Amino acid sequence: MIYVISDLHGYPFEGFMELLKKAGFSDDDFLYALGDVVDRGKNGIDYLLWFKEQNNAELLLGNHEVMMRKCDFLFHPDAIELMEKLDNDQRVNLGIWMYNGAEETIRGLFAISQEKRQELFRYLCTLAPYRTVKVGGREFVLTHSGLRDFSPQKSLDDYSLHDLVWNRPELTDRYYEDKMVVFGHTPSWKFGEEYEGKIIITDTWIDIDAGAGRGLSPVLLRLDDMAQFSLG
Ligand SMILES: [Mn+2]
Repeated sequence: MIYVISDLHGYPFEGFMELLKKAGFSDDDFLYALGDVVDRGKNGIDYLLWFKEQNNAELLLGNHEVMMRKCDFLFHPDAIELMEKLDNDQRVNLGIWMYNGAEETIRGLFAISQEKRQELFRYLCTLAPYRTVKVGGREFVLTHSGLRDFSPQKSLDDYSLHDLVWNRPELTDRYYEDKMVVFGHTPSWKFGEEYEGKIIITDTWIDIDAGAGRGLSPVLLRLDDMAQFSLG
């Protein structure tokens, strides 16, 4: 069976493990995380290290992973010395990432070995910005933030990375007639208090960011039967 989750944002890693267990997630299943495992919470690096090693789970790119890999100097063996002579672009990239809650991730990055840090950078460079998946005859498009400047005729490769990871959808947005777009990025509480802690399912898209970045339980969604799993 195929599961999706998004925007874990450093959510306590044991909680994530508990959630998989609760859903009965096994080696025969597959999990897609739709980006933003890092930042805000403390456990971002744990997620990257975990996803990197899984054969039946894939992390897609979120805007936070994009901001992270733009700070390539942080992964360099001499990162500490390099920090003192950043050029303007590097300083801007680090500033943007810090502004978006990178502190705990950077702390975690310097708590692992130099080799692991470099492995993580190479791993970040392999992440895909979208996937399509067929589940029980239904087609799903998975991206971090939905699709900016959507047109049903447009191929997914024609969207810029920015369109796929920084889009802010409106509740009234509509996508394809024949496939569902699943994304995170915009926590459901931003659409109104009544959605807090819940995922939002419309007839053309599903927002699965239930607000783990704010400490709310993430929601794990099984696409085969639309079963939802959360903690507590
Ligand atoms: Mn995001």
